Amino acid sequence: MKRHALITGVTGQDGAYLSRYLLEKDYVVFGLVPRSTRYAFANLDYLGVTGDVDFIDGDLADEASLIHAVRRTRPDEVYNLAAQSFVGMSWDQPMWTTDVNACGTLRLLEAVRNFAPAARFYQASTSEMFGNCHENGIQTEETPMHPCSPYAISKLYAYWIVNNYRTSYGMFCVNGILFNHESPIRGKEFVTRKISHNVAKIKLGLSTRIGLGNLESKRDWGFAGDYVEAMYRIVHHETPENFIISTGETHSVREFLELAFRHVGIESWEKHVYIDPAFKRPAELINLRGSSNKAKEKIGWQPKVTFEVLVQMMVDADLERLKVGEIRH
Ligand code: NAP
Ligand code: F7E
Repeated sequence: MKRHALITGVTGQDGAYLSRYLLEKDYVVFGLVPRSTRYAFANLDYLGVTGDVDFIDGDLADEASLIHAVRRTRPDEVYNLAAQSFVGMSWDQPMWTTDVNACGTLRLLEAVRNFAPAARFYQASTSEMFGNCHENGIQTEETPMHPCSPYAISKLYAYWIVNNYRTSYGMFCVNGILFNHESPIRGKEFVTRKISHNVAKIKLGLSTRIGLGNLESKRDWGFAGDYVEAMYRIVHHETPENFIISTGETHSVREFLELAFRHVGIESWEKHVYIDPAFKRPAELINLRGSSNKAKEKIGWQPKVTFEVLVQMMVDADLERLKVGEIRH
């Protein structure tokens, strides 16, 4: 019998990569799609899997739709990837962010508890939960969390309610605490894709400048394709446990910019970049670097794509798409 996976957030970056990964493992993949979808099927199209996913209308804000989705799909595994995932916007829409990310996770857990209690439940938790107060500059599963955005706070609720359903009901509920991960189908509102897309436009003479916020922010950036494999391994570990997934390296936005411009042969990149205060945040998370030693030891996961290769991959993909006039991504 083929295993059934239900993925919320199937139209997003991770949803598309995870769909492809599970389809290659011969899963039946069901994807929850909100009526208000922004991405529609562009990401799944890009990876060539749209026709193989079975779509179900539904929204994390709508409990009835989640019950319907769980009952219809009879999942063996549920991957809750749906979210209002843009940190910057979470200050503008804090209540919506909280409703979808925090209450939405609870609604889905309740649907699973009532209608598919044996299903394994994966929650897309985030390094943003750590915030700024970490002593030694590297985060582990034991590092205390001090979230500093409405997004991070909503995700911290989801993290704890998932832990709580594991201990309260004995359900197989787990958190993957993933550090930033990117790809050619990363949303253009995120800084990496904003840079790769604009650098490609500048290289092709379609634009001259990029407006950015804080160039000194540091993140632990990996490749989304590697990270969905970690999700699968976390769900298939013999016991339900939380895992950090990260590269262990940290780089600034400035370093990302330099590499991206250098890759297209532009060394004097400063003249193409200006600081736009609109992209600075009311509270900034300054530096993240995660230890995925536990994942390496217990689930045999390690990142494959390096920071340099990631930057090049994203710029090359944007150059290619702009050259063929593909503007949707
Ligand atoms: P993404 O590209 O922004 O995708 C988010 C997905 O959630 C989209 O498919 C979106 O649908 C869907 N969605 C939004 N609101 C919804 C709602 N009310 N009901 C149902 N679906 C809804 O995010 P991602 O980068 O793939 O990240 C996947 C998950 O991992 C998110 O939960 C994110 O918070 C978390 N995370 C991401 C990272 C990272 O670096 N990428 C790191 C740690 C954790 P439409 O856009 O089509 O409307
Ligand atoms: O910002 C700085 C910005 O929006 C990265 C989400 O997937 O990863 C992501 O959240 C850094 C921040 O990602 C611009 O201030 C400078 O310090 O690409 P980002 P994020 O906030 O780290 C985590 C792990 C998630 O869970 C989230 O869902 O870059 N930055 N200038 C800028 N950021 C943006 N977006 N735009 C700028 O112009």
